[in-house]
Amino acid sequence: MNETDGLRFRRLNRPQIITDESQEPQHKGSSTYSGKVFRVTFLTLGSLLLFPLLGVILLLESPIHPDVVSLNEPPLMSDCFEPNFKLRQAERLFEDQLLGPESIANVGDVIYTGTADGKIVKIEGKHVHVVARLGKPPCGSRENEPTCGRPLGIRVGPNGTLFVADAYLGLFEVNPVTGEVDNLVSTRQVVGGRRLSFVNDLDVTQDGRKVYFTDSSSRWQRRDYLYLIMEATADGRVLEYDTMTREVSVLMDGLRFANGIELCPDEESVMVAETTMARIRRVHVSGLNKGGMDTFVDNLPGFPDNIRRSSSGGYWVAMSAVRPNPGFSMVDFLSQKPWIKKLIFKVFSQDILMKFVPRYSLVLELWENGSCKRSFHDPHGMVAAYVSEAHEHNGHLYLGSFRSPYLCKLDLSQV
Ligand SMILES: *[C@@H]1O[C@H](CO)[C@@H](O)[C@H](O)[C@H]1NC(C)=O
Ligand SMILES: *[C@@H]1O[C@H](CO)[C@@H](O)[C@H](O)[C@H]1NC(C)=O
Ligand SMILES: [Ca+2]
Repeated sequence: MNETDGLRFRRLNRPQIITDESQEPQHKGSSTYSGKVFRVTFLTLGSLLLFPLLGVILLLESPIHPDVVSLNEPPLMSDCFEPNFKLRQAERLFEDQLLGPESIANVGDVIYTGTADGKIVKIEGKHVHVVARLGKPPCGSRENEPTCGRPLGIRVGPNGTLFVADAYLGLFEVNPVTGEVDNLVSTRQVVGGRRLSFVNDLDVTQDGRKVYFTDSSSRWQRRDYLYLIMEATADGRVLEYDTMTREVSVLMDGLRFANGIELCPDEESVMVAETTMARIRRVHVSGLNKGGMDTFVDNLPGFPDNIRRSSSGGYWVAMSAVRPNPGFSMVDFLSQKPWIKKLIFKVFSQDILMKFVPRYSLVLELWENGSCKRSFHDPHGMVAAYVSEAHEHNGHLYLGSFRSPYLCKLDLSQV
């Protein structure tokens, strides 16, 4: 190869190189310009939206510290749990005259209940009278609920007085005639080293000597019940109050949302709804097995609230949310995913999340041995929403609700 050949060779090759070099910067230049605009916009938007969001998610502490819990696959909604619309045959009573009548008691045909505005009311025929107030007004908001009081469980004692469990104020005996109120157990009292934070339900022995009651949690209050469910906090207790000695003792601890309570007919044991675990526990309170505990019913198709005796010798269990199978249950799905729960509660308030909980009212009648006898459903809670209790009286079920502005009454001869 001589010099000319060499030049020619270079020339021949040069255009390729020049083309490559001249096109690339041109291409790069245009991409840098529009890309810069895009990237700057994207990053600005990103830092405006994403970084604060990440900041919120990463820096803020979640209000809950969920436990990993294992729930069995829910039972199939078939056979005894087969969906129906029987609960929709209920009739609403006193609509907009009562708010959140969670629990119901009766003396003859006179009905008593406690409402979300802190009142104990008496229902006689078509009239609603206020018997007593447990706390102090103002009432009606989340902020004043602890001072207003929130009566939940209600029972009639042997002398015709009412025994009431108030979520914030403790146990009361109320004279329905005079309206006199006696605070039997205050929530200021420390029991077993812990405050009573969420007193929920109670039952009284026939001789009026003992009152058994639940404290759903030591950590959460009633207004934070969604936190309690989603955290699966295991600090619920069953307590005993002795009306003679006025002493309170702990019978059972470590329950995940201890809720409704009901004495067995022989008064040797009490049933306790453990809401978050979708089951009913039992603790023996007298007799040979005193102190013994077991599970009365496991893996219910929903989250049990109050339990009340049925006239057939069994029990009524009310639920306002179910674990549909087939279907999707948020609580079951998230039970093993505490980090998702944490995240959800960092971003959303309880009120917003409540709107995503599907309503489904379910009332089960259990046999004495705990197996299912029959079930009444109201899918979507169209007539009877947020049911908390089924109280049987004179051939009817009176349905309490922790949230609805009415009572429901179901004629058992029609279902
Ligand atoms: C019922 O009344 C009797 C007589 O006044 C009294 O001795 C008893 O302690 C009362 N029982 C309850 C549960 O209040
Ligand atoms: C429970 O009791 C009912 C009615 O007495 C009976 O039909 C059913 O077989 C019992 N179930 C179990 C598991 O023993
Ligand atoms: Ca309850």
